Amino acid sequence: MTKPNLLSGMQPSASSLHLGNYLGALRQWVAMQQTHSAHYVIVDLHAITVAQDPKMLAENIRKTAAQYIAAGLDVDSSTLFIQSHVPAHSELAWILNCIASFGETSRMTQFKDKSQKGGSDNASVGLFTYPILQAADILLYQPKAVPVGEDQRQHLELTRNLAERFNNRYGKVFEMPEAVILKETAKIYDLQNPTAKMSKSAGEPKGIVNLLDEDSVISKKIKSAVTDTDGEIKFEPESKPGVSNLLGIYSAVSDKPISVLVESYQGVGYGQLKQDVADAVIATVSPIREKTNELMNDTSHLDSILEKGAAKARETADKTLRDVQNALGLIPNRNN
Ligand code: ATP
Ligand code: LTN
Repeated sequence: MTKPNLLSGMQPSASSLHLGNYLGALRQWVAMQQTHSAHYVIVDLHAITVAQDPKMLAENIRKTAAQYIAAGLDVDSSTLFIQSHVPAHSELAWILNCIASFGETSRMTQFKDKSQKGGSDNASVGLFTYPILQAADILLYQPKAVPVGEDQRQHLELTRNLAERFNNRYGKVFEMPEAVILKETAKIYDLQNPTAKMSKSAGEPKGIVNLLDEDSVISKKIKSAVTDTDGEIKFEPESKPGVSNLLGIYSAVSDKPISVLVESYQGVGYGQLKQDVADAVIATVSPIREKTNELMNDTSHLDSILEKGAAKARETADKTLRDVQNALGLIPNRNN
């Protein structure tokens, strides 16, 4: 039996992925590669929707790939590649730009949040059409499953709407993708601002646990996490966001249910909880850091993995693009 397709991706928008990226997405990717024909992409063209330093970007693209592999992605059974190595992503994005309405694209909350930062008049047009490029990333691979964190739900809904509109107008070309969002780890919060999501490009470094942070740095960040003053260890995200976030992280990295943790921490102080969370996070994260550093010592090996991945990805992507061109009445170029 053939395995259903899967696609997901992350932006190389920082020098390290963080615990939210890992628990919200990457860990699912590792589990789902067994049961799916999985495509994992480093979305460099999404990262340049905000200005990036060129030297840092090149380094961050490779580091993101290295972290995918270090976290457990199998480069033989999964397809790992860089978005800009597969030109069909940009080509389908243009076509979908012509299918998407200005109104529906304007409703994307991530654009509203991100464009506010530098004043919305200064936001790039690429930042506005970002979700449409994301729809192209997804639809090219005909995936059933798209494992992501909660913040991507709206982009997945847009992707489905565009696919449906295209299929209705021009005949069925696209499969309907489903977002796979794990409830428990769908949204990991910033340690300093526990009502905001942990994010690569927002927030201060103290609130973000990076996969590539040294053990001592992780420990310090978790010990200085913002909590509250009532001193009781309870899971109440509304009234106790800081403690609840720590419990959510602890549960995810220890595989112990939150209720069991809460029970076992009755009468214990926040200091002990933080110490234990830090130890459990370090046990999960430090092997990923070490393996990433090893992989970064041989970038030509890493580049050859990514080139092989792109060649494989192009086969699938180019076929979908040709079907799209045919359906639209464009004349596919037989030299491609
Ligand atoms: P940026 O701040 O540059 O937008 P990001 O930290 O939000 O970056 P992305 O590359 O946009 O990270 O996201 C990669 C994946 O990680 C997506 O599936 C996203 O939903 C998931 N993700 C990001 N942050 C979190 C979080 N705090 N909790 C759970 N999942 C998350
Ligand atoms: N917008 C996503 C990154 C992304 C993505 C994708 C995720 C770009 N293309 C395709 C899943 C599938 C984000 O996490 N910010």
